[in-house]
Amino acid sequence: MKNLSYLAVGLIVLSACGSKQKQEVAEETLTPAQTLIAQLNALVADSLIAFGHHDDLSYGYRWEYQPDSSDVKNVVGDYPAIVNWDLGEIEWGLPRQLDGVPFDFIRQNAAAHAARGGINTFSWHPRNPVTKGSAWDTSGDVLSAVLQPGELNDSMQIWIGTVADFIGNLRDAEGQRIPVVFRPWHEHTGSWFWWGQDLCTPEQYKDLWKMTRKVFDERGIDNVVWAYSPDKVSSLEQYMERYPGDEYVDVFGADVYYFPDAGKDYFTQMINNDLTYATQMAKERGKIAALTETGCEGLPINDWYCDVLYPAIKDYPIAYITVWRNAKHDVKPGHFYTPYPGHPAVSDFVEFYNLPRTAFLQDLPR
Ligand code: BMA
Repeated sequence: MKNLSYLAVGLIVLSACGSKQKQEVAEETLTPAQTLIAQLNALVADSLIAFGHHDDLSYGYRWEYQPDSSDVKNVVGDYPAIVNWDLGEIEWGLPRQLDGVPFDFIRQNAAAHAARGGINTFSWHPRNPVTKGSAWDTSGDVLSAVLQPGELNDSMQIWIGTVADFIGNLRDAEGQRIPVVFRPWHEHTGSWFWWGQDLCTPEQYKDLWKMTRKVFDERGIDNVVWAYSPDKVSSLEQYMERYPGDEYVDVFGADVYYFPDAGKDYFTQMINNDLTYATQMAKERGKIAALTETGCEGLPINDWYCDVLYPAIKDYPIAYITVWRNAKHDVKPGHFYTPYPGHPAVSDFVEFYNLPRTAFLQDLPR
């Protein structure tokens, strides 16, 4: 039985020095973000690792936009605990995000997932504000341009405001804000996004975070748990080099993918590096650690989940892992990260689902 009462853990965390009376007050005044933080802490306390999948409810290997469908559910019988959504191009005023998912669909289905007891996380791949190219266009010395007063600084704040408004307006049936994890400016220890390591200084990167938080905070958005997620690193110094500060971050994350050419030992070593630092920092600073993005594209290794991923993560106190999307086979062939019905990795994924420590939707705290 994996279920537990996360609010009880939340109370202990939030009121270590309080009287019983103060503890009761604490429960009533939790913000949506604090409620989610308590839930994530409870997962770690109970040695559970929640499983997440990007765009799980939007489309899968053979379908798209079918109510309540999910490649994960179609294989194991339960939804993932976590659904990640990406807001790329919301800043452009478009009705659909960069992979075609309508923002209205995201709003409705994030609420539906929360109503079922699930957790929503968000990433954002905004366009390059200087060149108007994609997030992967690294030209234009963007950080210098957007951080100094002027037109680009104004428009960057408007872009961030668009995201803040969308997230702040995610509501349940009672009109209450739905808590989410937001993971901006991710994989910054690589240099494939315009905010990457070789494209800006540590101070500029931190200032971008601070600007982002300021825009959210000025709007009084209280439903965001903030995740900092470097890609692969080789030292704690590198992991923390661009950390904006404890007041800006709730989750120490890590984005580490498996690449067949590099192999299992390399993946395991890279996971060891990132998760050692993430869990160490989380413990020292009273925060949460997570493997915020991972995966093996196309699952050429049928037992990747149980033989490669799980052994690499099992010794780390992390609240969750998220794998990337299952693109529809005729839209982006071979670009999937969980098996779909009929794929040879199904039995391994079912075994992964059945592990006592993996938490899918029905295993989450109620
Ligand atoms: C990448 C791929 C792309 C996609 C992008 C943003 O990893 O999945 O096809 O456009 O993420 O979601």
